[in-house]
This record gives sequence, C-alpha cells and structure tokens, in this order.
Amino acid sequence: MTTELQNPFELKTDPQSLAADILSALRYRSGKDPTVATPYDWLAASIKAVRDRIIDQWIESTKETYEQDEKRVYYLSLEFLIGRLMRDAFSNMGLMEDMRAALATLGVDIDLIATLEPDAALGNGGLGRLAACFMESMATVGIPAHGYGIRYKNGMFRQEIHDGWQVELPETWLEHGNPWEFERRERAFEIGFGGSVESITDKAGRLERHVWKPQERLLAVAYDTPVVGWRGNRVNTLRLWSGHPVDPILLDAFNAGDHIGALRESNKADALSRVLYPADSSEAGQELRLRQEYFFSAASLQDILQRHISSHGDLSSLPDRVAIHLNDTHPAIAIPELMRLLMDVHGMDFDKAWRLTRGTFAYTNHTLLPEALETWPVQLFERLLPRHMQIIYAINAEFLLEARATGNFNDQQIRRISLIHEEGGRRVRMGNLAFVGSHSVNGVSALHTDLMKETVFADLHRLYPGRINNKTNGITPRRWLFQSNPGLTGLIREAIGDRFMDDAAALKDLDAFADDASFREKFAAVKRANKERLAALTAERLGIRLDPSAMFDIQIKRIHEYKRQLLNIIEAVALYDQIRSHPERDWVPRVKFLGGKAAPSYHNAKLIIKLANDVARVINRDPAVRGLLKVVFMPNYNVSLAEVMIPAADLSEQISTAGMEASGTGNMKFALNGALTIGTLDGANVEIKQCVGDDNIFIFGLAAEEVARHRSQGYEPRQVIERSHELRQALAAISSGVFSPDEPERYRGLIDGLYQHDWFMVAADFDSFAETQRQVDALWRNSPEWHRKAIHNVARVGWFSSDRTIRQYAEEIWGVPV
Ligand code: 26V
Repeated sequence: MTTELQNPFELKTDPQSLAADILSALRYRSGKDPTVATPYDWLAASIKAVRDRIIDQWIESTKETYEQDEKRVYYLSLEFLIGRLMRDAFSNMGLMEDMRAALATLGVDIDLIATLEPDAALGNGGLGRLAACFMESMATVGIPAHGYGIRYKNGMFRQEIHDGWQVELPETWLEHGNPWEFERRERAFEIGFGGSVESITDKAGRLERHVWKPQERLLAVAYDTPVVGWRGNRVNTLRLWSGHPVDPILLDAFNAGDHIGALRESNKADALSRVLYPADSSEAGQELRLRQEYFFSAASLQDILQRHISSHGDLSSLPDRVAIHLNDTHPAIAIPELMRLLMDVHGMDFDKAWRLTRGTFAYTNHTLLPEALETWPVQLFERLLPRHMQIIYAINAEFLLEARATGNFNDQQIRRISLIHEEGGRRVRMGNLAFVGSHSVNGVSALHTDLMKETVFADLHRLYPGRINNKTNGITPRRWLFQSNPGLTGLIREAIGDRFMDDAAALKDLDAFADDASFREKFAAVKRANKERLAALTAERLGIRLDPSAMFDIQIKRIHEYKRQLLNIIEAVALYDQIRSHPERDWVPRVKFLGGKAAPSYHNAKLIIKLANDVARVINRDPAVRGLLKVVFMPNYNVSLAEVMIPAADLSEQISTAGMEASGTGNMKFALNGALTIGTLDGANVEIKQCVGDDNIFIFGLAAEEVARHRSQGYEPRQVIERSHELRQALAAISSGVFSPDEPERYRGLIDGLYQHDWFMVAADFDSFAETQRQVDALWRNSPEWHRKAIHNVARVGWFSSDRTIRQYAEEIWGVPV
C-alpha cells in the first residue's frame, strides 16, 4: 500500500495555513497570546512553524539513506560559522514569500524579526565559514552527511571599539533559547581523560589487549540542528556536542555530602563546551583545547560506529560505508581514537585496524603558517590520553619502517617526517599524524596545494605520492547571492532566467549582457541601492555620513599581519598626503572600509585596529580632504555584517603576502556580487583571475616564488623604503605620531618592524599596490567600462560555488555518488 509511505501529517504551505501555525506555535509552545508577544516570541514562533515542515523532510532523508544503505559522510570540524539560519531555511524551503505574507497578515514585519536572530558564531573565520557552506551544499547536492562539532555556549567574542581599541565581550547567542536545535539527551556518550593503561594477557602470558582506565569521565550530549538544502531537497544534521557531568559521580558526591566536589565535576564538564578558542594561529598548546579536540572527536566516533554497527553489524566494511573528513588537524586525534576502538574494544589486530582507519579518513589542510600547525607536548598527551600516545608511537614505528624500507630517506629526512618532533621538548605533530592516517590529503586552492607539496609535506609527498590533491574552496550562492543580494538576483533572473539558481555555472549566460548599456544601468542601480543600505548602517552605528556615489573599497577578514591590513592603511595615508598636496587634481572619491577581529593575544593585530581608527579619525575630520577620502572601521565583523557589506562593495581588497593565504573565500563572495578585485597572486585569487580574465581583475605585487626568493636571498626593506618617496613619507607620519598625538610613540615599533625585517613584504609591494590603486581610480572614471568588468566577474565565478567543490570531494575523495 502506497499510503503507508505518505506522511499522515503533511503540512500545508499557503500563507493562511502558515499564519495559523505561527499563532498555534505562539500559543501552545511559547504560552503567549499575540497581544503580549514580544518580537522574539514572533521570531521563535515563525521558526517553529517552518521547522515542522523541515522535520518531515528530515525524517524522509534519514529514512532514505537507511533504506538504500547509502555511504555516509561525516564532517568533523571544531568550527561551524553558520550565522543566522532563518532566512537560509525559509528561502531553501521555498517559503520566504509565503512566510512574509503570513506574518504580514499578523501585523509582523519579517525583515524586522530577522534581524533579531542571533548570529551563530561558532567559528573564527574562513575555516569555520567553509564548513557552514559545505553543510549547506552537501544537503543541496543530496549527500547523506552529518556535521560534528562543539556547541559552544560562548562563540566568537563580540568586538567593541573603545577609543579605537578592540574590546572583547562574551557573545551570548543562546540567551533567548535556540529554536533550531533539538537536544538529544538519549544520544550521550561517555568520554574519558587521564588514568592508566592495563595490559591483559592470556594464560600463557601473551599480550591479549590493552585497556584504558581513564581517571576522569564526562558525558557528551548531542544537540541536532537540521540543515536544509536548496529547494528543500534533502535535510542533513549538524550534531554539536555539549559537556555534561556523568550523573552517578555527581550523585555519589552529593550523597556523600561533597557538594563542592560535585560542583567541580559539573564545572569541568561544562568547561569543555564553554568557549571557542578565539585565535586562528598560535596559542596552541593549551590543555583545554586538546581536551575539546578529543571530546568531540571521541563522541562523534562512538556515534558513527554505533550507527554503522546497527546497520551493518560488522566494522570490516567501515571504509565502504563511511567517510570521515578532518577539517584541519583539530580532529586528528580521531585517528588514534579509531585505532583504539578497533583494537582495544573490537579486538582487531593492528594491521587490520590501520587499513580500515586509513581507508576511512581524509584530511584537509587550511594553512601553511608554521605557527598555526598544531603540535602537542608529548608529556601533556601522555597525561591526558595515555593509550593514544602508545598508539601514536606504534603508528610512528610502523610508518618510519616503511619509509626506511624505500631506501629514499636519510636520517634527517626520517626525523622530519616522524610524528614526534624531537628537538627542544618532544611534541606530537598533528599534521603528520593526519597525513599518514588518511587516504587523501587536500589543499584548498591550486597554489596552496602546490606549496604543500613543496614545503610542509614535501617529504611525506615523496613517500606517498598521489595522496595530496587539490579541492579549491567554494561558497554557497544561496546565502552569498540569493539571500544577501536579492536585487542582483532578481536582475539576473530577468536577464537569463532561473537556470543559474540550480547550477551556478549557468551565470555564464550573463556575460553577453556586459555590453548592453541598459542592463549595465540596472546593474549599477542595484549596486547603488546596496551601497545606500550600507551607508545607512554606517550612519546608524558610527554616526559617519557617506556619499554612496563614492567608490566603496572594502577589506573585511580576520586581522593578521599576513593579510596586510597595514599595507592598505599605509596606502590610505599616502593617498591622504597626495590629496592634501595636490588639491588641484581630479581625485576619485573613495570610502575605505575595514573590518575584522584580532585574536585577543595578538598584539600587533590589535595595534593595527587602533591604527585604522586613529587614521580614520584624522582623515575624516580634515576639511582639506573635502570628503574625497573616508576611512571606516566597522566594528564586530561577522557573517551578518558580511551579508550587508559584500553586496555594497565596488572594490574587494585581497592583498595577502603571496604564498600565505591558503585560499580565501571572501574573494569569491565579492566577485560574485560584482566587486572588482585588487589582489596578489595568492590563494584562490590566482584561479579567480583565470576565470574572470586578466583584464577584469587588478593584480599587483610579488608572486609566491619571488617572496620566497626575497626571504632566502636576503631582502633589505630599508633600501626599498628609501627609494619610495610616498612610502617613506607615509611611514614617517605614522611613526612620528601624526595620527596618535596623544601617544606619539604608539606606532614606532610597528613601523620599525617594517624597516628591520618586513617579513610580510609590505614595503616590497607598496609601490606596486599604490600604482595599481591609481589604475583602479582611472577605471572608476569610466563608469560603463567599470560595470562591464563587474558584470563579467559575476558571470564568470559560478565555478566557485561550494556545490562544485562538494561534488569534487564526493567523487574524488569520499567515493560517494552525486
Ligand atoms: C588554527 C588554530 C591554531 C591553534 C589555536 C586555534 C586555531 C584555530 C584555527 C586554526 C586554523 C586556521 C586555519 C584557517 O582558518 N585557514 C583558512 O581556511 C580558509 C578555508 O580553507 C581559507 O580560505 C583561508 O585562506 C585560510 O586562512
């Protein structure tokens, strides 16, 4: 009987039914009447009304995977920077307009309640946002996937600017509850730390197996969030773990009258999911961070194995039915953990366990910065995870033997590939562990992948040629075009129809419209409206009034020396100087926006924020500038702010020191929204240039191999600075306190660093950057030509859809049909 398969609850999606369900949710789930409902109540009720419809699809997707016995993908990531979910879910379910109408009949403005939804900031930057785009794309292209991470009570800190300085405040995104999540108390797993390892022997005294007896125990409890794919095709699960005390311990302690002891246990468990580490390089080596990594990896593996055993009975088929992806090395501890479970719990021998483990795991590397490559002190590892340390030694012995047997590795090379770094305090190298424990290791752009082969993983690449592969990053066009830029989306639909909405490559059809003057005018009008929206926000938040006809030049990303916000600011200072010295010239009005958070412990990054604010204050107030240049530092850059800023950009700043930005994904978002890029040949900029064409992008500065040559053959920044009048003047002004009269010495050290070593090649690239900026100005004066190029950008970056990236992962790494 076919009726059995149908959902007996089938919910209607017309505005009247939705309105009725919103009222019902308000009344029966929040206990509120419309007369007393707050905007937050309306938000929660709206989400719940749509959520019910998502649940039907969710159950459907899960059933199908189970019945058809599809291979499942598990994406392990310590970060998921998902942002707001309401617009995403409503729009992917195709319910945006019906919900707008339904709420309107109830006297509620959907755009108003949308801004109340907190931004789920469970990530630092690019790596976390990529994980969020991937989750949405996996649901869109129909891959049965689970994301696994931590449900941080405090995500990324909120940034305020006080007197120009960054101040960090805790972000309490769960304050009003989270209508998207489902707590799964029954899905709880025990996680251990510390203790000792016992060897069990048989009667003859032969070693049978090892048993880890942890000293501390706690529970990981699952919280599930549905992830809806485009057109509601499939709904996957993002499962985030929260730390809880193991109840019996707590009860024992309470019963014994040890209330303080019980509280301590509870706090310890709580601490594991309390905060996201707000740094994306350095600061490693902290015990709590390693605990977080093991906590979520171990919980996820128990969950995965339990599901696999319940459908297949036996673990021998693991690599055929399961793909586990490691988003950077943060979950790399899952490799020895799976080995431990297979050997110590399921009784396999080392060789079989190792074969299954390698067949199951794949690893993505997201950075080559030496300070961001994770290593952990062996001592800490031994204390926290004694059995894992033994297993790592065993893996190391095995694979170093393999390397020696090839005859291609001398002692020095063996030391380099070893999982244990031996000099100056022994440490476990998580990158090498992830590499040897995976069947695939990928980079995130073509250049980054080449550099991986030539630098950090050169020796391992020689031992396992073919293991390293490239998967250039992507972004989801649903969030980064359809939702954030409805004006442009509507215009594109008018021009080329809707095909691009299911296949971003079809944006190509827009190319033909670049030469159409009337289309260009409409395109310019959309950009103008987006700029007005950003100008209004700037006025509201900062009290700065902007002219929307000025060029909006935007650099938004984490503050890092290698991303070179400093280069951008110095160029602004030089331009300021030029405008003052040559008032007669025809200057192009520009607004330079900067935004981004600095790691709380990163001194120079915080100083750069202060400099941006100091420079902004002086320039914006100087009447001699006549409004031709404005500098704006936008506080608290996050996903929601990006959604407003990116559609309003004319110029996208992607100016990292070549060889240092693994990929970048902001670069793709800007191009998709019709901004022109000024950038170095770094990360995915190289491929963006190939797609949009050399004439439609501004490239400047040293290439990666030139940077490497400068560094190895000696580079004298002082000489470079002496030769550049503009640069020298700008540096002198900053260094002597022109922008910091209250503390003239504030930037002395920062600028001295440029004279002394200039590791990030700011001086080396300055002239080229400044010159290219004047070419940008020249193009801006020719508005039709500017817009022609901008349209080519939109038309030609469809390839950077994360759907394309995910299909490549599925086919080439996971072995999952798409
Ligand atoms: C490293 C560490 C080190 C210890 C403390 C906490 C922490 C947190 C995160 C990280 C990894 C940072 C790596 C990262 O975010 N890479 C970025 O990945 C993007 C997605 O692939 C890519 O577009 C950016 O270029 C790359 O910087």
